[in-house]
Amino acid sequence: MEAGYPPLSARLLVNRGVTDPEGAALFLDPSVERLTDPLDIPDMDRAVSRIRRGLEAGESMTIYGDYDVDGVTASVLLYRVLKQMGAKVRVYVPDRHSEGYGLHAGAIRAIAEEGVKLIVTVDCGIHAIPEARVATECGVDLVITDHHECGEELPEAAAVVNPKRLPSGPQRMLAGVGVAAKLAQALGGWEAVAPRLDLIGLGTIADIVPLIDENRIYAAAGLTAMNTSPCPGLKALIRVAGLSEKTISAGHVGFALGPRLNAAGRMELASDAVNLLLCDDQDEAMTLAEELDRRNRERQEVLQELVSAACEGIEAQADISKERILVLSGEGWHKGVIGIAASRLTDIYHRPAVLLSVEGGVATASARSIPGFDLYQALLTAEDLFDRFGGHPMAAGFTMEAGGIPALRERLNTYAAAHLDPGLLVPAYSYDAILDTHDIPGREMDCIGKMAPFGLGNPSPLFHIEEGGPTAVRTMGAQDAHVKMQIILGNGRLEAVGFRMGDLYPDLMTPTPYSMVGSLEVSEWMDSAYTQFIIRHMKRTPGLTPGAALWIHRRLYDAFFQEILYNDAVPCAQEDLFPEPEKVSGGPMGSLFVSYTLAGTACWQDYLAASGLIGQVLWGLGGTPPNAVPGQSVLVSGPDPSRIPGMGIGRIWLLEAERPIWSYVLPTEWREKVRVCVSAPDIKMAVAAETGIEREILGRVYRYLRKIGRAHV
Ligand SMILES: [Mn+2]
Repeated sequence: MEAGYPPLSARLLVNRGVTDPEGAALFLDPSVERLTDPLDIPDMDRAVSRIRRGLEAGESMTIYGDYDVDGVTASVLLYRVLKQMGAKVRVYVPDRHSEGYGLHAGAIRAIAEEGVKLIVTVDCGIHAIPEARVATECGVDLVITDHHECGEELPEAAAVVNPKRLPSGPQRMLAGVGVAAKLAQALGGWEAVAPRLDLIGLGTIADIVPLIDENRIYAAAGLTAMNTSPCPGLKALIRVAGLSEKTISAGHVGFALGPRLNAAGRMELASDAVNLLLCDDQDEAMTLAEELDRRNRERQEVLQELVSAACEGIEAQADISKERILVLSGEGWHKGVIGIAASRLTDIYHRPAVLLSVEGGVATASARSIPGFDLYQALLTAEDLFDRFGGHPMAAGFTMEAGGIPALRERLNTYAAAHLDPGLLVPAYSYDAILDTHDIPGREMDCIGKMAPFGLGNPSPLFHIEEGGPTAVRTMGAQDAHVKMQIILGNGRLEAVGFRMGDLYPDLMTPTPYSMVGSLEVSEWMDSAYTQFIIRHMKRTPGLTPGAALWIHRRLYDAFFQEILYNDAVPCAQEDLFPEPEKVSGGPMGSLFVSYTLAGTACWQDYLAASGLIGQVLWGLGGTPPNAVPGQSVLVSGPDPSRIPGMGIGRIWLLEAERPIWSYVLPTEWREKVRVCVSAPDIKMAVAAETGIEREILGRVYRYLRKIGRAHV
């Protein structure tokens, strides 16, 4: 990259495939003038002439859409444009539950019976080869507009408009609504599109297409329109989502607006979402939006209940130290939300999840994977159990007889044991650049701001702080949900916030450096603006800083007094308690490494570094770090068993030299998981020095205190 861009920003642009100044200028200024000619897309001319002919002849037309946000916005956009051109036009959106996605022969026949001569599809139809024949039989012409991958054969239609037919080009990745926008522009010029950019941005962002090339232009222009001149329906939706006072970002569309529109398709009829976006009256729009909001809340409750039930099922039945794929079923689980629930479970447990809703002995399933594992291939090993089955590496769906679920669970886990690398079950955090100073120039922040909107294909820039010391840590928000802090970095401090990281607060009280990944944002407070680091992930960096060393020592004394001196219970013989020492074989999942001493902690950190596990195993002082993924291996120094969740632990590794302490504190239910590791001789000596001598001295101190009657002070 040429000079002219500040170094951090230049790096971010290069990471996004922008390597020359012209490309950078284009990327940082995604203006609508840069859009390509709609007629560059194959068959666009044929589509335009067929629709114009219909307009001139006064034919009845139907727009055939889809129930997701992309399909709904595409339908409404084209409806508004055609209506303005004087068309007799209606919208048809298939029902998610009774019909499902796509062009259906039955629907075509019903539409034809109403006297319709032309169907224009949006966001669907590219694979509708037999359905296109049905249309011909019914005397209906089809104009297909779609953005899904083409098959080997295209349907026979008056026009098949799909940018995927182009070998390359900035319009190839358009969403369904982007393709509809191209058709609208080809029909009515830019004037037809400009007033509806809010819809185009909404559908593009909600459909999770890569926000680069022309999608970036539509998304950026769309967000501007959403913030300045939203249609009444969208304005009402923004209001019920509580975002009236905010500047709408791509994140708001993805997490707040999109789900509310989708709630219509998931719980009842998608036409309610169509009606909202078609509505021209603000009061009526408000009523419709409130209804969608109510249904969205209902959906969230159903989802929450399902996720809780599934989590309880996992805790009660699954052994996540062994099962690498979660398979859970329930009677009557809502089929409209099992897909989202499966996604939630993969987020929580960071492993593939299959959820099955059972009704009358038949199971409907939705499956979600994690990056790097082809779940579709795994499911193929159980294909004989399925009635209907489809999907791709990251997501799949199928139906089967409920009786086959145990066999499914077993086959998937057998496959996963051989093909799913346990390292994939630990989340990895990628970043754009290393941040080593608190002092970030305003020019960089301006440039980063211009890289929005962020989403798939253009992720929010992430920075890595290798070792930053948290200071002035406090919690904030309702129920202390968030943490606020300053990070000591370079020769100053960087303001930072961790949303929904309140449970890390006690851990952050022990002053040791943390490795962090997060984004940078300009925040405003009163009248001034400052740069803030938004923490996405943080973990204690290995190594024994004075702060950590002091803490471990203190915990050893604590354990010594509380467990050994004040504990009346006489431990059983150590031979009964511990198995024979063996060699460590702990991996990234299912292992708990523990030590009470500095030397032991150093020993484990050396082991983890030597075996390449150091990046995957979190280090906690006193307990499991709250941000560990269930089942992730952890190293805990100075363990307090009440702060270590047992779930997902397959093995507990103790150092041979620390057995005397453990014989007092080991919870009974852990005993069968314990493995004792032979420590290297010098480590053994060091541990003996740390524990043995102090133990003896402290014993004498205690006996003296007791003698003079002050033992409980
Ligand atoms: Mn779509």
